[in-house]
Amino acid sequence: MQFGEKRIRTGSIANLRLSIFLYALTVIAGIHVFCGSAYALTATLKWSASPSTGISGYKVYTGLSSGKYSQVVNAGNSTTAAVSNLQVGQKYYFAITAYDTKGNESPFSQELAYTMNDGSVIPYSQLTVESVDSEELAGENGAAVNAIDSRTGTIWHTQWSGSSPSYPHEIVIKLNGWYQVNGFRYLPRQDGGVNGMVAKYSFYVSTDGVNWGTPVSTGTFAAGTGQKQVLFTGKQGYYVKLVGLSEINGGPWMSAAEISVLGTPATVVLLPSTQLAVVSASSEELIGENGAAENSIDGLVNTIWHTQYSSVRPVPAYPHEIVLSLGASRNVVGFRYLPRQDGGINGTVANYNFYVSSDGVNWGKPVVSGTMAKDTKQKEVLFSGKTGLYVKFQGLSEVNGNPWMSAAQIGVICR
Ligand SMILES: [Ca+2]
Ligand SMILES: [Ca+2]
Repeated sequence: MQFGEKRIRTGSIANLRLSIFLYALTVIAGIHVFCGSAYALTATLKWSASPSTGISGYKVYTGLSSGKYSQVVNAGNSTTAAVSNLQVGQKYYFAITAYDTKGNESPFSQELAYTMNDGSVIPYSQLTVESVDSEELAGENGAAVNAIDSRTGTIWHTQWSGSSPSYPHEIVIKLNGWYQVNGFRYLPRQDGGVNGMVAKYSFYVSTDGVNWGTPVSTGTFAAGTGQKQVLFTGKQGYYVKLVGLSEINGGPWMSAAEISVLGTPATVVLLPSTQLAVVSASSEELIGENGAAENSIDGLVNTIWHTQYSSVRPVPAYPHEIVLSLGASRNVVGFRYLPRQDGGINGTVANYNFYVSSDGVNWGKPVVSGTMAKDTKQKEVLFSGKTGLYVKFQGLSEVNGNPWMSAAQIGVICR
């Protein structure tokens, strides 16, 4: 194809899909929540390759208004490029061109408009304290939960009465959902005291609260009682950990008025029911009705799996269970249970265990256990994730204490 006489197809919206992934790179301390202009963000753009032949590279154009680009980055023959020094809160417009070896340049791709943001605060209602190395509960109310209660007047303080454990200190916060975590905020105590104000820190993100890997950020907070904000390249996780490494005056304590976590909900997918297969079910009713176990993964709301109740006495009782194959090894992060929707409630599960296994034989401990609400709404349970090829949904009791278990649909959520 000749450039110049025939436009390369890169300029077509259909042929060049442009998507943007944000990575916040700069670490800043001592700023207030809404004062974001003190630091810059980098946008990493990715796009699909042009289907045209003879392409030798791409250029990324960036501007402050639509169609008017003031900055260009030559990406070479890569289909990704970083545009740096972008301001928080500013709307930018991006477009891509392709060029050939002679320097002929294609028209612009479709334009992408994006307002730079530094991540959202994960709602406090999502957060729970998973663990803390020390908290003062006698000399004052220095409970760790005070660090995530959204009240600036309450603090977490490590123990100081009796003894004062020394650094490092740490608090592990469970996000109770999957997030792309890209920052956190630390608000020192606001009561005039300085004991426990952190100087050096490390921050971690983990999928399981056990394996933490390397810190996503390590640094030293700026002096002062203003809120510190730290941004970093996003990492998916279910838990975060703030480790204090030193106090501003060299004291042994760590304190915090508030710790908040920045991030956006991570992508999880409901596995298509066509990828599920029933391996086994403890019982199924095939005479009194069509209560086959397969009905729980057929994608149909009005068909149910029901454990046996006719032609056998005593009726098979709890626990009941169904084992599903996922078709391939997957990182399972949750499941859905849709009780029967036909007006009946017999067999609707109350207490349950859910397992993930790589071989369908060794199940280990449940990845999650709990009690479903006594209604027929769909239940969704998320947990920190386990990789496996099989799952087992085990009912331990029925909402009315009856011996049956039933399900309209069971879904598996993966990451
Ligand atoms: Ca507080
Ligand atoms: Ca069904």
